[in-house]
Amino acid sequence: MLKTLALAALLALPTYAIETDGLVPIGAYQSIQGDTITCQDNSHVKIQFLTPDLVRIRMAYRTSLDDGHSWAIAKSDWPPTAITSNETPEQVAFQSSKLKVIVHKNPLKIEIQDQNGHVLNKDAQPLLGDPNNTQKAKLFDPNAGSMTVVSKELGVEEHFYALGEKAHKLDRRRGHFSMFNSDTPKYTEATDPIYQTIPFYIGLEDNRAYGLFYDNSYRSHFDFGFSQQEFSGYAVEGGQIDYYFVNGPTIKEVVQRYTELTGRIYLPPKWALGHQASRWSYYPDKLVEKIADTYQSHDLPLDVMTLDIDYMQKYRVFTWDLQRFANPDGLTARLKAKGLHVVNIVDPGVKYQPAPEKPEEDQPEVKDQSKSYYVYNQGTKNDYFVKRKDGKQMVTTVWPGETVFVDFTKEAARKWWGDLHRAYLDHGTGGIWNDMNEPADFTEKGDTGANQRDSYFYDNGKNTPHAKNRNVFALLMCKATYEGLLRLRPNERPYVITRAAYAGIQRYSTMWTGDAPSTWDALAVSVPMFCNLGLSGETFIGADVGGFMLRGDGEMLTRAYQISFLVPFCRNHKDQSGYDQEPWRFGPYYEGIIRKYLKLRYRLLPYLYAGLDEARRTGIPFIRPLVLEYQNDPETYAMDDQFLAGRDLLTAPVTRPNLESRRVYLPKGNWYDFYSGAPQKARYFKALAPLETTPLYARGGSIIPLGPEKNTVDALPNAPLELRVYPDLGGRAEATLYEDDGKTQQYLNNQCARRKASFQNHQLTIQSTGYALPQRKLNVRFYATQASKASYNNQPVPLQKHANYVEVQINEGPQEHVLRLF
Ligand code: MIG
Repeated sequence: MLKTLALAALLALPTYAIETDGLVPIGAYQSIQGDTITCQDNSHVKIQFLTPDLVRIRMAYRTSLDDGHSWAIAKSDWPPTAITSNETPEQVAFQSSKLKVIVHKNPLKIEIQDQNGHVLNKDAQPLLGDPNNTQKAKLFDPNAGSMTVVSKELGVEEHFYALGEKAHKLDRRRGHFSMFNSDTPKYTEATDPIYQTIPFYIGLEDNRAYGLFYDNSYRSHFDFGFSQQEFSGYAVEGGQIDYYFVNGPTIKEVVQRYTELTGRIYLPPKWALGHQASRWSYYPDKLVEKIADTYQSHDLPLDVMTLDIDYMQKYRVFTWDLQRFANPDGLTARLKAKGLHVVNIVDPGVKYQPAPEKPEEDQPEVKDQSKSYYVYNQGTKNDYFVKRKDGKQMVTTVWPGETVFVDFTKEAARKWWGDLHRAYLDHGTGGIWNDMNEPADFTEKGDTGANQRDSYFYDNGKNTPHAKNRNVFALLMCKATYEGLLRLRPNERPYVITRAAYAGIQRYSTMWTGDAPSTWDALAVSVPMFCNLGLSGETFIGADVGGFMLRGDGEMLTRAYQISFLVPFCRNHKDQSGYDQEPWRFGPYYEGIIRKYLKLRYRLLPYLYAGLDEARRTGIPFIRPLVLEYQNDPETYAMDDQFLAGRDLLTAPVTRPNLESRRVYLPKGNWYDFYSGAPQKARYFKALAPLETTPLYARGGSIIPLGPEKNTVDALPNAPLELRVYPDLGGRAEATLYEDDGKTQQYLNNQCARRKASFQNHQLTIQSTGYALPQRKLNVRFYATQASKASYNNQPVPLQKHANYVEVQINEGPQEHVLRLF
């Protein structure tokens, strides 16, 4: 008898818990041809090594393998991997230099071992299918597929990470989750699913990490020992099983491989790393400018003003309201003169507006569209909109009222949509914010997707239902947007923000965590959310600073900034009805502290930017849970109230009211208090954390670059660069310094300075570069040193002594720098 993964009915669990009653195991092995096994029930299993440490495993239950197409995959041209295979009466095994995949024949189960024969992952049961569709009542669309379940043995000490955007703690162990992109305003910890689908997780046991990416866009469910403590399970409501197993043994190696497979981030324009202001909604144009001016007159750093849905003609995307934003070019130009950039929101919903067509006119976005709407007309004429089974356009209800959606699985529709962004770029817009792309639908009332169930997508000519396409809708919308921006401004970096996503989204877009409320709980859960998003390939992430819905206050807003000043996307945003939440709104006391942290963010931009460059090259995220860097340290396995920003800064934010101190853990090595530079040796200790201060430490062994204090990213290019050298216990430190023009695509042609800086034996060496650096000074601070003299390229230079460091100033330049302390 099969064991049951869940007792959902008995325990009255959410209907999504995985159940195996009534399901039928895959047939035993019958024969093999190449890498493909045929089973006795005509199921097929294909084991494909892409690299020695990356295996793709596909399983077609009682049918042949399909074409295996996926929108998530960025790389498919892997060089051949040397594999040996061997067959016995009990099993077939495939072996690379790193991994061994054993297929047990009867019952058919898959087991994966490392090169030393250590079992990394093993089926607990054979694959289970549902040939009679006994679970059809649980499916989103019983006509679109049936349930298939994979179950894996669960280690007593196994921990689970990643899985994308989940309002959940760091370690997924004992959790259960569904994947179905959903509009979930005011979500709290445990609301599931929310906006994004990243069906990829990392397992860690005995200091060995592996990754599993279940690439299937149908609604799916994950269970990490919630319903049955011996198994972890994956269930999917249609399509075939298509998963990638990634060997570590480090979490970093897993993340690197996963992001090689699904793609890595691009560098955004540097201004997007600045502080961004948003509100639902700032309008008209005069108010937008007034808010921007207030930031500037209050000496608050700011780079972006965001336009939420009220800039349009009655929510018609790709239009500007003729009264509220009568002169968009003037607005963006005046803001640009102040150093600011504009981001416009774009929803996927196009107003359904059948009307006699008008002749095409120039710049329809700034002409009245109330009688005839060019976007609807063009999309209809070219058959770009999603249709229902009856062949009619699917009309839902979103902001414009009656609304249609684009079928982004059509290449021509994506191209059209991308090109439509001319309506913004022609008027000076700098970036695009894709909201509501689950796609949200007001008529659903909690039953996500219900009203769209009978819609069909082109899907490369396969014409498949909503059940298969919902989870990739946002990915394809962002792809269309990203590619469109690149076509319209070929040498500028696109900037796209999204709410919903599927695996691979990092290739096209940055993201934010949607409508989190202004509560302490939401603030606390944002930390493990950022950490797990990073492990899932998404590095340019952030939350609405201060929270979107419900009532916040000055203390909460301040604590939120004390997290977000380190987070790549730092945008203050609030819903229509909340308290105004700009930094000054709760009074000068809170504003003063927020200003201090915003200024520190801008000083840290060289460090943050180098972190994004690292993520672009390697996939290693900027925001990191401690377990990513210290995976053999069990103190870190469930540590989700501290995080690392890059490898070198550790912060322990306060996410509860009325606290003046908190417990902090510093992992192995030595650390420095970031503010004073005083060495910190303690492991667990009580750190002072009054509202004025958030605990922040620099890692011994690091060199942290800081720019000048400034209020826009592009200001003061010739101000001094400061390097803070924090030696480790062996007196060494190192960093990779990164600079480029911050705007264009030239960094992809190596038009950048990536310099190694290394300190040992009291000597700092900074590599030369062929890239033209700004004319500026270089201030170098050395911590934890007794030195009283210094030389630069063998000539004495003055050295200034301070309480915890000594400082030397030299002229920056492309040549090698050698600084020596005596
Ligand atoms: O139905 O555009 O998450 O940031 O302000 C709400 C209005 C639609 C949801 C987004 C939010 C945005 C709001 N949008």
